[in-house]
Amino acid sequence: MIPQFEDQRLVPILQKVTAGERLSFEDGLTLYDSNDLLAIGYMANMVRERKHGKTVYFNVNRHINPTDVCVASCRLCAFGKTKKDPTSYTMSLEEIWHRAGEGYTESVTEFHIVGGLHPELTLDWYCEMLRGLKQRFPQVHLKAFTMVEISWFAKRSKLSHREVIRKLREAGMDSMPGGGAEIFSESVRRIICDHKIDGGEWLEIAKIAHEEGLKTNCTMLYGHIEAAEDRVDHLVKLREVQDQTGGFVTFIPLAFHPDNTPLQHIPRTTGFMDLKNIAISRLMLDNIDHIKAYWVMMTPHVAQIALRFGADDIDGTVVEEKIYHDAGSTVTQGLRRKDLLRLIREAGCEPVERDTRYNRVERTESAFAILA
Ligand code: V47
Repeated sequence: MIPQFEDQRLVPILQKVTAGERLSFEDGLTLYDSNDLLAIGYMANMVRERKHGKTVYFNVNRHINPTDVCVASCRLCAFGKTKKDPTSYTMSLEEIWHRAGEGYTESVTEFHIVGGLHPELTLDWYCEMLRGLKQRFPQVHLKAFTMVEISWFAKRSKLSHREVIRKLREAGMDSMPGGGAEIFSESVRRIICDHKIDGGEWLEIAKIAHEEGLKTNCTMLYGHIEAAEDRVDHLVKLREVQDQTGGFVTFIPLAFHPDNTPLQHIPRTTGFMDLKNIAISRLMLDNIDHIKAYWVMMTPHVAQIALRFGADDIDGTVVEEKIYHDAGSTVTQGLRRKDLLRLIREAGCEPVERDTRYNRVERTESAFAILA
């Protein structure tokens, strides 16, 4: 059955999607220019179903942010603080290891660890942190440090990116999250995160991590001052690296939250924009397996709808989140396993609990009792 699209410019794109052909830069622009959200979502849902059937993934994870002290002062960020700021914090190693064990200890399969660019903490300190976590929680996957942090550790330790990645890997880093990519366009970066590494370096570090055998995620921050061209350029650049390395596992489009940032005059994204970005990323990133609707960023309500607009992953229990909450998010800090199951089932999908590598996690009855 050929659907009736309101926007006829999408018909040739449907033909490509149906044939499994790669979409071009211009197709990306056409998609962003169109308001026919249902048509865009229809195509993205088709691709999701082709790749994953009815399966939607979630995981039981915990976020850990060891410090919010950051030398970068990015305008987009409400999380980072200077060391002098009395409200800033830096956890001790003992505190980090203790915090990691709080909450749903027996069921957590992943610690997601990111923090500010601290002017004094050393690479050895971070290695010690990872070793301590591995020793205490040997079954938990450590998804740690963005490309931006790797670059900072390299600068501080006077080692190459590759050497830093090797040291962290030896200490227990199992994979890397996708943050810090923001938007690769240099003119936009100059305004939203001028002290951060440039897009080329972010992509280069991702390539090195992949060459070293680590899988990573990737992200795109939208809804600030970027144009549609910048978003399509960002997606195409990620797709090009993925063609070379195959190391990206999941893409997470991140909506800009302006509250408490120097860019707070910018209005928040809308549900329409959030769903459009999920769907267009599913259509453009034909070589990345998973698209995540990060419920903390989208709200659980919109993340649930995103499962029918191309997303096959809703992230995890999270437990305690700082980056979005500092930027004004009012959604809950953590969801329980049963909440995630309900969101997924109601969207007509089949929930599959996964570990970070997308292996199915089978729970025993006693584990279910703890998680219920
Ligand atoms: O790196 C910072 C962004 C990222 C703001 O890899 C902001 O599985 C919006 O990367 N408004 C952190 N965004 C979140 C992130 C992430 C989340 C969930 C899963 C994974 C994964 C990665 O959030 C930062 C930055 O790009 N960010 N400040 C803000 N005010």
